Amino acid sequence: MGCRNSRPHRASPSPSVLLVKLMKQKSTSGPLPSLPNVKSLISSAILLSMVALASLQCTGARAQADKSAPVMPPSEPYPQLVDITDSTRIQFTHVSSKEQRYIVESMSGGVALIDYDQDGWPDIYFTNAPTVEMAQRGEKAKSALYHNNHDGTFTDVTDKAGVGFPCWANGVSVGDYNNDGKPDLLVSCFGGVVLYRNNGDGSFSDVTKQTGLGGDTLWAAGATFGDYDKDGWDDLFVSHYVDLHLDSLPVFGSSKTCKYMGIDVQCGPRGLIGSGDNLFHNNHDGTFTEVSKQAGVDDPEHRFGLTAVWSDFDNDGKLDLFVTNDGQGNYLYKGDGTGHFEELALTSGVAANEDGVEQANMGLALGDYLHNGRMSLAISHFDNEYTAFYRNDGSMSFTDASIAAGTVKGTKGYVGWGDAFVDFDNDGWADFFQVDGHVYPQMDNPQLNAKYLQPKLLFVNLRNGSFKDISKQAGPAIQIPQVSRGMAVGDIFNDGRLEAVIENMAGKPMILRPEGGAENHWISFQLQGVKCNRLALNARVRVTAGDMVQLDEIRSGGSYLSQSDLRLHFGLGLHARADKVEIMWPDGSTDQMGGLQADRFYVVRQGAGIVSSESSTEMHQANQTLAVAH
Ligand SMILES: [Ca+2]
Ligand SMILES: [Ca+2]
Ligand SMILES: [Ca+2]
Ligand SMILES: [Ca+2]
Repeated sequence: MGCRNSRPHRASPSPSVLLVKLMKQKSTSGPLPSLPNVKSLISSAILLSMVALASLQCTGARAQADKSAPVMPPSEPYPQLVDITDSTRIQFTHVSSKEQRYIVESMSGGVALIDYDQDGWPDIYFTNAPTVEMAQRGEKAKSALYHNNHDGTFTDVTDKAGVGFPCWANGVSVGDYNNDGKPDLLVSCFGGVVLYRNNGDGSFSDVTKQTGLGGDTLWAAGATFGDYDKDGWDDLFVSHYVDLHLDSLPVFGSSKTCKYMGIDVQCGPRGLIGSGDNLFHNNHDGTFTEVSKQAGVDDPEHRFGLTAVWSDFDNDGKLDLFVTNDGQGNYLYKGDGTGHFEELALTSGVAANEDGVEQANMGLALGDYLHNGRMSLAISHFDNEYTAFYRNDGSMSFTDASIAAGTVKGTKGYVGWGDAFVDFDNDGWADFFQVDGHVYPQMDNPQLNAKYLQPKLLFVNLRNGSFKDISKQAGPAIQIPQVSRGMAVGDIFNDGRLEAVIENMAGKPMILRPEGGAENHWISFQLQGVKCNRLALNARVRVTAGDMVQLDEIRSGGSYLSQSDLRLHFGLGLHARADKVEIMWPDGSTDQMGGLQADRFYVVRQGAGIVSSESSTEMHQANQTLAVAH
């Protein structure tokens, strides 16, 4: 959430960042220099800081958009993102204190799409958290699970499911800890995590203690499932934020880290102490063992961890882990496939932005927005910072490509949270969507040029590494200012277009449905692991349609403490079929299919190929048949 205090912008990059830049210049592909060279490079880095600073400020040295690639503006008007929340009959409201006097009141709001009853229609889970005053009185805030009725409406099934009161809930992610193929729900809390086992009958059981997760007692933020050691069972990483306790809360406005732009605000995270992170290895018997230290992901510096996501960033077939740290360098852990990780954020170029500033890293979007076959990143930040686009250049090397992406100007001035690469117009190029909202209600002060409630941001992919800000051209709904936090993406109406579900800190959520625009084709895949983990977390799908090749991956967690649909949806533009579809399962096996008709939902089982295929119409008809039968 943020720099939060009016710390001055660092005028020059730190020596360590310069060192990395020098090392990169000296050795773009070879191994990093040995230690004696590193020492001499450090002194060189300090000596050359003025020169390097000058070159950093020279736009010529910054990453540029690929000038050889033509700008391909969207051929049709972009769809309008229409607020259809009221028509869904969702009545959820997030509890919110008026003044937000404590940081712990500002960080909740993760949202999950989870098809808990496995009927092929995504259901929605909203986290909730009390105010400090409520908690001190022993009152709880109720989270909510909404069942998708297949007709555009949802029904509150929280009580039947037994998931209303997990904890002081911040975020949520989906995994399958007991590998029975049914998606389980992990809630990250102020005070640990809660794991809900999906019983398969519409109910969940709290299995936190019996699975060995009860030892996690700190302020949990990002949680992500992934099978890092490829034994077929989902492991779990949990990041932790501030080490805070309700009986000793820092007092509003009480010190210089509790002021922003000269006014009194809540304290933190700067000035407070952070907490280390946990990695839970799955023992295959319904329990986990905490292994963060031996794995090398325990965060001994106790940074302010927020969103965490497993992915294979260097395409070596072994899972890596990314953790956003608020106001501190991010973590990028390269995995060796056997349970050991090496932290490479600094040398990879993702610890800080290109000027060496460690930003208020919060939301985390992954996507192959360049069609280069690699997962690039976008990280949302505080209002005096831009959303950072880190282009994945391969071999664990990233470039802050924010200027090339054209998103610096349009994202400054907003406190960004949930974010995603999402192809609302189905042209096959992932666009970028971010939801915003300040942490200080005190910003609503005529003396200040800032607002507590903020609009959402939408950037269309120009297919050459850059984006165009179309926030003001995508309909009035995303211009409505709100205090947003979590955001999840999925085709909740099974109509071939992706919706965005946004949880707001204050008030009702917002559900956005794209309407109008080009009638592009699309294709959707649900994957069933057999030898690998059954939800196929971190399986990848490469879709070739004509000369367009897209890559996506099933992931647990992401955005801001949220969970998007586990199905992978690809826009295909004018292509009525996918010429080739390759599935890379997390255990290294592959399946390949050719000539798949577009505009269908495919279910693919590992080793068996397509087990079902339905059009949107067929899915809706099946629902009507079901309704008549009942
Ligand atoms: Ca469902
Ligand atoms: Ca495992
Ligand atoms: Ca890897
Ligand atoms: Ca697009």
